[in-house]
Amino acid sequence: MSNDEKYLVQGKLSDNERLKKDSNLLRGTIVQDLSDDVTGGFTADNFQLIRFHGMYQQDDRDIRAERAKQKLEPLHNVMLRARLPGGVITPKQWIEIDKFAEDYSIYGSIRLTTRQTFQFHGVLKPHIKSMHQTLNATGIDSIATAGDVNRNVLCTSNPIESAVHKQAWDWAVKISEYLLPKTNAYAEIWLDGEKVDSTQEDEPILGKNYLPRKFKTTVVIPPHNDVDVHANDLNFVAIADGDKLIGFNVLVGGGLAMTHGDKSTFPRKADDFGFISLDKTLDVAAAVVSTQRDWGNRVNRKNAKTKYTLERVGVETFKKEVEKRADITFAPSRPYKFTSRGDRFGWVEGIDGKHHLTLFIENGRILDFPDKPLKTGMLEIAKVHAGDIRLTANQNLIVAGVCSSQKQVIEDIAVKHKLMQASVSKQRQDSMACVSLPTCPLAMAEAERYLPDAVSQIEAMLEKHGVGNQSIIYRITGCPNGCGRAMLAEIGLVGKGPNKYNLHIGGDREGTRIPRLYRENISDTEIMTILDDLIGQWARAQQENESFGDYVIRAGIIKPVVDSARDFYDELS
Ligand code: SRM
Ligand code: SF4
Repeated sequence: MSNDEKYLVQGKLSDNERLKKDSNLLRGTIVQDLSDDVTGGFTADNFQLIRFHGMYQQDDRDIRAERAKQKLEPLHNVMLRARLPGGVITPKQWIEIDKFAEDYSIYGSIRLTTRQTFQFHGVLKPHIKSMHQTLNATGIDSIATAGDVNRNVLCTSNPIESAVHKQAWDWAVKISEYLLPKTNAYAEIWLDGEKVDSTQEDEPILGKNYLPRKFKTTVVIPPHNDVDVHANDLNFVAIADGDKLIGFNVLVGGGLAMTHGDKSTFPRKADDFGFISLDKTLDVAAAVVSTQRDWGNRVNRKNAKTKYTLERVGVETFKKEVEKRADITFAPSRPYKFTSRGDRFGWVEGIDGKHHLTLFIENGRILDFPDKPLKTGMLEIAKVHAGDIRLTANQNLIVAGVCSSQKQVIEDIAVKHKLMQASVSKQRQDSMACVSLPTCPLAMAEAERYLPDAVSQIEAMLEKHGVGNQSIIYRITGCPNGCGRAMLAEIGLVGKGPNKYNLHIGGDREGTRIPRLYRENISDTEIMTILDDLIGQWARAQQENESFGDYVIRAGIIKPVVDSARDFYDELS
């Protein structure tokens, strides 16, 4: 029996498998749906298939009930997520996306995501095609930013170690391109490209049924773990000799999602497979993806990600298969250490003498707020900026590659439009939330809209307990899917229902420990009472430089999660 047969999960395939197989390599009947003006939405399989083209059908949940009362269908629209490997965008592209958001998004915003790209929310059907064409004209697409494929490839953002960063970023782009679907469907449907006979097309890496589930990849430059490697299926940890990149340590099998009440699901850290030289990078990427393609669970989507495949077949078995497919042997991993995760706000000077300005964008929401015209400010910067703009995996922005003579000009615009504010605390900078309501159909509790106030309350507690100069990695996610990466925070809130969250504590600042459930299904008021007490204890008893997450473990307030597949659901401590 071949390994592929041996590790195939038996049972009735999930319906997503049927729809991928029947999709005519991701074409479906999207074109017909586009010209159907009876509904503002996509029907049947197309609802799912548009994801492979980077879009989700949504409606505004704040107004859903009211529309139903008026016997109107929900205000269907799409959210588009762009593909931006390593998060790099030019000022010219920024100007175009700003204009599109202004003219055609019902929210008028550009939303920076936790995976270094941007989303337009609220684009109505008549504008979808022109959205793709506008992006395409500027050199941006949205291929494979959603669906069962390899998603946008992340790369450590700040180009301060300029030479290594450039090489690492080049790899992020190469990996992204290499793992893209090869079908011509995107070009045909959205760009009026020439029609290709799909029976003549092939998907050599992803396979014609695509992957069992979404797949996420990063390139990370230690000591900064700004991309949160343990949230990802496949990570290339850059190993440099001086300013020359020589290879990667490969980490496989991270992921953060779980389902409330289903203990077969859990967040999991990635395993270290070993070191490879640069020339093997694409072979290893293809080998990991194809092993997951062939061995991943196509019966139960809740257990379909690479992390579960590793648990089911064994890490060593998976690794050996990757070695066989890539025709390599992993060498022992080279030493490296992660020491930070957050972005470096304000100006830093790269070793090439260029200046990089990191701007804090609360919730990644670029919009002209009544007191903060962030969108206009970014547009003004884009008009005069000669370098590029980088999106970080913490939903922030870097105005990168600024020469000395332009520094003051950029800073003046940033200050004027409140893109730079001295009043933003370290705590606020270290906090993050997913989108959640009103656009996310899976949201169970508020996240983005709750974050600003939730942070103010933590700030007040830190001040009250005399540790106002310190901060805690604090993240809120509106449901257990974990898009705000609360499962790698020191304090993580996971939405359970309207104004109800599970409270997790005990992650570390570097993103290498999963926080454990401390209290279940509690309200924001209860959370704040508990946190006030815990922060007080930490402030009184912390050892030198001891973070909140490390303290709650040393003090025995919570047991650390060591091996999540086995101990994540251990009894509450
Ligand atoms: Fe996510 C689904 C937003 C990063 C795990 N995620 C969704 C959807 C598309 C809801 C849906 O399926 O209909 C959300 C759209 C909300 C909206 O209105 O915009 C959504 N995810 C986001 C973003 C925008 C959150 C943000 O505030 O920035 C992030 C977009 C990233 C990107 O640019 O590609 C985002 N999602 C993540 C992350 C964090 C990361 O990758 O670093 C995770 C956890 C890591 C992981 O994958 O394990 C994550 N999202 C999920 C899942 C659970 C997947 C699973 O393994 O079960 C879902 C639901 C699903 O796939 O079934 C999901
Ligand atoms: Fe939506 Fe849940 Fe993701 Fe938040 S964590 S964006 S609520 S799917």
